[in-house]
Amino acid sequence: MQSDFGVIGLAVMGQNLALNIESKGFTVSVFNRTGSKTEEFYKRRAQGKRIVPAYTLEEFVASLKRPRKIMLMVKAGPAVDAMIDALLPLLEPGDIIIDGGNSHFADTDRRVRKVEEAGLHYLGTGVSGGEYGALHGPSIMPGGSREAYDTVAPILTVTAAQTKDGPCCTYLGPASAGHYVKMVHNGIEYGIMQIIAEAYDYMKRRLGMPVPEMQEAVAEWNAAELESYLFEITADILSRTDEKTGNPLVEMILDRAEQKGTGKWTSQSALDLGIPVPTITAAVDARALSSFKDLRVAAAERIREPRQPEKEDKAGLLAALRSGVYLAVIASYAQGMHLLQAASEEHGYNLNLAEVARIWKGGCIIRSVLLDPIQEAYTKDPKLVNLLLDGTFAALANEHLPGLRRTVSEAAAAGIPAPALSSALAYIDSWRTARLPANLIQAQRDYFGAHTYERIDEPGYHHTEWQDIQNVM
Ligand code: 2AM
Repeated sequence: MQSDFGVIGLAVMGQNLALNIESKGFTVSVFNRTGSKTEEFYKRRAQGKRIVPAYTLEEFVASLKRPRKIMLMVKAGPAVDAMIDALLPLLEPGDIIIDGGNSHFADTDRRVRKVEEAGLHYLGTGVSGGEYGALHGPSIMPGGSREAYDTVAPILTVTAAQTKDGPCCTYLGPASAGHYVKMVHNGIEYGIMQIIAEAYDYMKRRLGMPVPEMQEAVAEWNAAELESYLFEITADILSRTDEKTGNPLVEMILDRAEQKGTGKWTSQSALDLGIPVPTITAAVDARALSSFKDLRVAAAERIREPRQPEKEDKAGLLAALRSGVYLAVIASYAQGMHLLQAASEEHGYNLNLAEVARIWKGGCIIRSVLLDPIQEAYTKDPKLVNLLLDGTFAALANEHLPGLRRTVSEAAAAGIPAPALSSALAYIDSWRTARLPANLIQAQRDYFGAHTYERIDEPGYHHTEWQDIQNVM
């Protein structure tokens, strides 16, 4: 009997996804470049299950029902191209290749063209939820051919996380739509992670809270308006003790953050499209800055701390922090959704942002109760440019701006860096500023480059002879 589905790449994500799909009643063939991993998987985790190991690609391809449905779970980059090149001669028209890795959307566009030219289908598909999600139900973000999606939908939708609003998997749009949405998902994730990290630093240094007290605070936030995966795991992280030293484990971890690139890609694409995502970019920058550990240690000896403010009104400051964190998290979603709206237009994805919010409600890293009002906002107005312009979110901004403002000024006064929180504040303050100082920028541009400017009192483009060129030369 032939298999319903194939998975190539048996690192943990690939193994877990294969087991998840099998658990839904499907037979799954598996292949890995290094055959010993396939063997080990088959002998251990896949024992007694409808998992068919293959040790050559020919064997793997022959084991699959047509049209073949093959999910690549290999390392993003050249490995994906290598696998496509190896598979194409073995596959037949109508077969479907699904790339479940974090591929750059431009690579996906190129691969879609290549695979479709060969008469096959290609679905660039974001998968979020980490190892746990892959096994128990991730958020799945597929893009590419609609027809191919409809063929694999019966498998993917039952494999995905399930919520009261349906499975966390839906067709997102043509070409690289799925990988683009996954990229922005990760950008938002970078922003929220950095906001939480700044809140931890602020609780430690400004409020003098020991880790168990922070843990209580974060757990309390997570039990209310900030209920979400990232706050949940943070509360758990803060509860762990290092076995070796007896200290809170988090305090024993080196402060140097790494990254694989999806946050950076989000910022790069946002710059290309002219959409501001300052909190996401601040998070990418913060990771980059953290990597200069030795230089930071040296600079810490040369550049003085400001005089530390009194530790008074701790309860008020903590309440302000909670409020500020909430609004900054909203700003991260607002920036990501704005970018998706613009990219949808630019790349022709025709995204349904209410559906994007819906499939992020379960399984994925940025799942949060906030996605309910976000889904509602885009259901009400599918073309909404920015969440902050929605009535519900404008009201939330009004309610929580004082807390964010107080937190950012307190952090600044204490010399505690809060790039994500302060960028979120500047972002929202910029949106609510009817007249920004861009008039002066235009005057400067016209001054040195004769770039012209528009006036507030008459239409058209104007230029001023700011300097006497003859005399300056
Ligand atoms: P491996 O076990 O043979 O290294 C994550 O690294 C997954 O991607 C692993 O399953 C790994 O296979 C696979 N992978 C990495 N580079 C690859 C390549 N060039 N071709 C095929 N698979 C690759």
